[in-house]
Amino acid sequence: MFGTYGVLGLKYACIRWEENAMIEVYQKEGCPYCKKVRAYLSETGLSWVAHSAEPGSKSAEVLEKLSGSQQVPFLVDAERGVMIGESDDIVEYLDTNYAANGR
Ligand SMILES: N[C@@H](CCC(=O)N[C@@H](CS)C(=O)NCC(=O)O)C(=O)O
Repeated sequence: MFGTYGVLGLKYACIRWEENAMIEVYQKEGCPYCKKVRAYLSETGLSWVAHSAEPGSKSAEVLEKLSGSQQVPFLVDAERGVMIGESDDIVEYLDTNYAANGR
């Protein structure tokens, strides 16, 4: 039932999901502030993408260019041209702008 077509379908769905993502979050696994933002995003119906900004990674390089530092979490809402770098501000921004979306 979940043969080649199913696997390809899932891959396609994942690619579409990433393309549709409006919200990007630069983050690190062990970071409690990132965990708070991830937990909040998981509660919402938003599609979002996490970039792992571990030191030395390409994402850390991009983060540095965008924000001027490597502090995480860092949110990019490309559709609205918004970038935010404090976890409380990120949650407040999402709550204010996207609370109706799946919550
Ligand atoms: N006040 C910030 C604190 C964020 C923070 O301390 N992040 C740490 C990781 S847990 C970090 O990125 N440190 C590296 C740096 O600042 O360059 C927030 O709430 O987002």
